[in-house]
Amino acid sequence: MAPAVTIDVVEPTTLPHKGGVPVGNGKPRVDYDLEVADGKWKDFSFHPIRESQVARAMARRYFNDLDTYAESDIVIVGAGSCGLSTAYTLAKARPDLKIAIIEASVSPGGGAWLGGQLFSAMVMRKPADKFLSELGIPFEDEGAYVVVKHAALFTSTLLSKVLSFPNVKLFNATSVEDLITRRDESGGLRIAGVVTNWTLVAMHHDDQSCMDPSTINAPVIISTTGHDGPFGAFSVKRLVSMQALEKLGGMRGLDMNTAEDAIVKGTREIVPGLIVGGMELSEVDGANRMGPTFGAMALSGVKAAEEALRVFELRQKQNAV
Ligand code: 48N
Repeated sequence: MAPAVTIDVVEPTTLPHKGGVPVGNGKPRVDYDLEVADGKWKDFSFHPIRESQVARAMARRYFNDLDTYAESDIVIVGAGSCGLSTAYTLAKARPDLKIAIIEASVSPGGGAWLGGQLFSAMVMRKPADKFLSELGIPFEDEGAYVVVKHAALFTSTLLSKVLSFPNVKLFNATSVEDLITRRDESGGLRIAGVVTNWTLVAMHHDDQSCMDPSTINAPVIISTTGHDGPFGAFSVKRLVSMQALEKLGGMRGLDMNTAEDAIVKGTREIVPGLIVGGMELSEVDGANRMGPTFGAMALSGVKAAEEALRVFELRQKQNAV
């Protein structure tokens, strides 16, 4: 079965740079379709390009995104299974909102590329199968739970759908290293955005002189930075260090039945403007961990999205900045 891709015939082009010198070998390119390579590859060449075109294509778009999302409607911190589920639910429900996702790792997806103990399959307890069906992800039905044959199938499908939304921008390899705060009239604290830096910079504040961050303003922040780990539970730890939370409850031992209900039901606005979901919440509430079952991550994301829209509408009414 021939792949659909064909490479069209192009004449050697001259590029808009000094002298307009034709690039490539000057010979007309040969038509290709990928299944017929015999004897054609020897004359194969890509369309011509100048390196600066690539540099500009990337830089223009990235800096345009930074400018566009400097004022976002909603920021999601952490692109793990909960953060991505939140982003999908929000972006689908509200295509009018600008949604920025800040992910510390180069590779988004958090802990959802594998099941438990590096095994491939991903288990989700019903009714989380409804979320899989919404995404069109196939699974085996085992009665009270379903199994996706490879966790990467879930995460890659969810990620591709999130990235396809025109109102979503993923800033990966970028860390949230602080929160923007405001005081309301009664002196209460409200979260009004995030402070960002390249993750590689954020990891070297201790061995370099000051490398200041940048910022994103937003009326609603959703933090899904996972449970403890090098970056885990970032926002709730920061709330404690700025004395907006007295202390963390600390994640408890593994109990699937207790943990998953608690995480979904407990997903909420922890301080005005900041919603916490996924395993970061276990660090706040002292919830049990659930181990290698991911339904709570998906449905905590759905709940976080609903909470975010409630808070967003409220902020709109308050005209909060
Ligand atoms: O996958 P995680 O760690 O977090 P969740 O809550 O989306 O999913 C948790 C889930 O994978 C489990 O832990 C399962 C269910 N096991 C439970 C158990 O009992 O063991 O994703 C968090 C993401 C990661 O990609 C981090 O890189 C990112 O958040 N992150 C940050 N991104 C930007 N700025 C930060 N400060 C930051 N901190 C973490």
